[in-house]
Amino acid sequence: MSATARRLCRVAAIVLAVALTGLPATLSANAAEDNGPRIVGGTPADIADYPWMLALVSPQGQVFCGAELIAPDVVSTAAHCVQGVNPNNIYVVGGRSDITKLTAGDSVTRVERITINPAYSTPAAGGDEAMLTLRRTLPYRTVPLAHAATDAGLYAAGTVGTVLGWGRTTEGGYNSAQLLKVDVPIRSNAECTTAYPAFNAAQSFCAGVPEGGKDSCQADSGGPFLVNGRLIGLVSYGRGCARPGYPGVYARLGT
Ligand code: 4AZ
Repeated sequence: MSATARRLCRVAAIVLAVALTGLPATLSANAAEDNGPRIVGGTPADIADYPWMLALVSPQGQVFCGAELIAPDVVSTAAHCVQGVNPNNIYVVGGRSDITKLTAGDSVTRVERITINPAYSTPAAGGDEAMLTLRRTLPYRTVPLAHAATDAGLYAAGTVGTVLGWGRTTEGGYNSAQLLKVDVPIRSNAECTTAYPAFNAAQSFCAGVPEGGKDSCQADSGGPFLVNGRLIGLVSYGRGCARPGYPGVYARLGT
């Protein structure tokens, strides 16, 4: 057997092992910085405070999006995270603040079915929402959801929300090993439209500080925007990360 063939066999063996155990071989967060910027401009968060917070992990062990447990076997995430993705290639990981410290157990499951919001086309058009039905239940508390009747006021400009994720800590930078959080105020629809002419105010909102420096970033998509502990939005898109004048855009879950 040639060296190349031997290498291919080794790769195949690893892939098979991953398939059999249901676990990615390794989970990499790349360079995890202890003192550098977080999410972008955030601070470490403890999974114990957000037990429903989940990571979507590729077969290569890379976190590619955030997600939330909304029922014992149902997960909410962004449509653009899972559109066109084979459900067999998504590992749903819970219960960990440091996503690289993965062990076998209750915290990893696979996806039975992906359901994309039928109205979804692109993030900018709004409705960037999908649900994943899990192959088995996860033993965590579910996230409290926004209520249409009572939570409409939560979307008012100036309301400060919390965003969580293991995504990039700088635009174009590396993911974070540690779960991070950042607080950002919701901007007016006029400000969102100035930054993003295609902004859909009926199905989205945007949040950030005018000077930039605090934001969600790539691989935070599908993660939560929380107000008063309730899920009111999902990380959807933005021009770069934490740029002045370009707030992050979130799928609007309530009214
Ligand atoms: C992304 O690429 C992405 N600053 C998500 C959120 C933001 C930017 C990019 C918001 O998934």
